[in-house]
Amino acid sequence: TPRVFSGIKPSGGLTLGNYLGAIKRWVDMQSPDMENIYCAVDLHAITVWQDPAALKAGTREIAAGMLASGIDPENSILFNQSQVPEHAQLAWIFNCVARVGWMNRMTQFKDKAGKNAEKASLGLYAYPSLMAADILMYHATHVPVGEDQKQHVELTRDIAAKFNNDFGVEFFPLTEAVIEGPGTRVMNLRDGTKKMSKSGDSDMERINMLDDADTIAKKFKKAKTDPEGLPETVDGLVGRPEAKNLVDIYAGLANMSPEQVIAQYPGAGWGTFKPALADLAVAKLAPISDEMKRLMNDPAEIDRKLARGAQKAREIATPILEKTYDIVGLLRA
Ligand code: AQP
Repeated sequence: TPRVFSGIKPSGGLTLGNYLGAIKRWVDMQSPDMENIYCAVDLHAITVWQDPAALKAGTREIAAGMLASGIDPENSILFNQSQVPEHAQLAWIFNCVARVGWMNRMTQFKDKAGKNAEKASLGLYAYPSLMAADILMYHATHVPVGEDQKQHVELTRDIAAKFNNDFGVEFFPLTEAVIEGPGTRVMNLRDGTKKMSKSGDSDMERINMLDDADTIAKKFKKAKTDPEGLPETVDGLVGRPEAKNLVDIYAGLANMSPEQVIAQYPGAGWGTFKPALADLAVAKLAPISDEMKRLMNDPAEIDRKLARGAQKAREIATPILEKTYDIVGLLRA
């Protein structure tokens, strides 16, 4: 059976980018013919500074976001990464398989470390190795992610291939990234050339899953656009990142293609399209955020669900780690 793994970092509140690029697609992909494993990757979050109390709250918020969006904990495994210590153990092995030159090519490290890379944590540099461990820990065959994670999934394949080759085994699968649909790259509302991030400087550049209806309407109203309005066909979006982004967001939320969105509002002005987009976003997100808030009122219940998920995850992870240690030659008494 195909096995799906994916994760989200608790490095701030969930955004519309995390929803359209990840969670919504996971929910749409759920099927009885697949095993699904979803993780709040707290060990990844701490590669940059996290306030300890906010990290715990953020981990619960991610769990609540997944549950409220329709991830079913009976049919999917849902947990937080640090409760399955095998991830960190396998990451160490992969640190010894991956090459420094491979890490040097990772664009996310360059973006996040900025100009002063010397001051970045060693963990931020080794981030892709831990991500490879997350995925390969379960021999996952498919990883649904946003466009920004494509390079890391390719590196995961490189690590699997080198491990298999170095030790002369066919042990780790070559995992496929699944990057489809209009929501795989949601952009910043104030700058259409940057992606929407949880930890961006201004709250106006993103829609948070917990934003109320007025805030969502205000943010779309103030979103950067150009004077042209919507074109008559999608070709008219070329070279207009902000306009394209709003059309893509509409398409992602409405389960439509960008072509269908344009066909519904050909040549519309922003004064027409932005309020329609805000109404659609509120209609889709309000039931989810209401349910998230309800779940977050009972943190103990979320913690119980995560602990149960971690237990199920370890049942898969432990034998794979043991076998890996054996292949590498680490003695088990
Ligand atoms: N803007 C986005 N558009 C589409 N997909 C996105 N994802 C994140 N942002 C967008 C997808 O969400 C999943 C979880 O991402 P993550 O939280 O682990 O890491 P990230 O991509 O670095 O997210 P952020 O929001 O930008 O966090 P910060 O600001 O803390 O770095 C992934 O599948 C990702 O592709």
